[in-house]
Amino acid sequence: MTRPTLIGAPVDSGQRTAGCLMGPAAYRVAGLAEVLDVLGTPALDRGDLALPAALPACTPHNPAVDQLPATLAWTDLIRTAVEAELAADRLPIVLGGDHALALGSVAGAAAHAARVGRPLFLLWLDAHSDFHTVQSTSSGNLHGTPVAYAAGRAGFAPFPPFPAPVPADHICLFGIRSVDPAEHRALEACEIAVNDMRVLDEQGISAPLRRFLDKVRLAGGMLHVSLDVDFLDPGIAPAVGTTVPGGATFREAHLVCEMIHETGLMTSLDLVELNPYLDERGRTARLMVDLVGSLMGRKVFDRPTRSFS
Ligand code: B3U
Ligand code: MN
Ligand code: MN
Repeated sequence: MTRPTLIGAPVDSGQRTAGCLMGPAAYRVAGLAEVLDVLGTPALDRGDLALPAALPACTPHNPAVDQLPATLAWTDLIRTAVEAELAADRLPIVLGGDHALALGSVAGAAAHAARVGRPLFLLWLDAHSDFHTVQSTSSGNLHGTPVAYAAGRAGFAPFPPFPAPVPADHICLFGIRSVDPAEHRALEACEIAVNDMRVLDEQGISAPLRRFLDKVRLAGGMLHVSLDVDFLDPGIAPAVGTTVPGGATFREAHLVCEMIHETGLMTSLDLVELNPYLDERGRTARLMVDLVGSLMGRKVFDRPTRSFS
């Protein structure tokens, strides 16, 4: 199995609730490395990335946009770090940090996939669709934009063009229950699979997820998984600035992670939006670490691997 690398990305420029910058430390305190050791897939911990002292000078066309220079600089750093780990045949796990870090992580995965000639697929486990552009966001919080960037939408100046846009039918949004009107219009006009809570309530989580994972497998694709804490129900994961009721349960979340593991398809992972300052005695950090355990192969009983044909 590909060895994981931990990349600390204390990004907090993508939204305005202070605290996400403590995320990488909280994952370490909650025992992420130890969980990976026990699974026999010890991680190389690269420590935390840090912004340069001087940030690029730029002003957004959209005056609502917040902290654009910092997010531009993070995007460049994280893209380079993720691409380097993939090139070294490792599995980058980016410890956020808010979801703006995925502007860089998905770009790094896409650049690598294009270089090796494999298609990239994106699984977005989130309450939100994150489908705003720099132009369309009204909150100005750039953590609401990475799916649109990855899909190659226009409206991202002054970000560099996305290296190899991910085709809409390679993107699966999962757990969605908060979509702004501008995002809604844009999603209706494309082929992105929107598995909102209505879909998951009716069909359960396994059928829609299996459909997507089968597609990735048949295409011989790479799979980037982006796990936002608010995918989970706030009752089990309170440590997030943007709680939305009605999220995934403990059991659903573990099943999602176990199914992903069984396919062996995941090639890169983001853990985003953990705000340890809002946590209750570390329970959200520990739950996220346990979910990484399931993603990396922890199970109660070993059963013969199910085939996904
Ligand atoms: N769509 C809203 C809210 C939001 C997006 N992502 C998060 N919140 N975490 C926005 O601000 O773009
Ligand atoms: Mn998100
Ligand atoms: Mn979210």
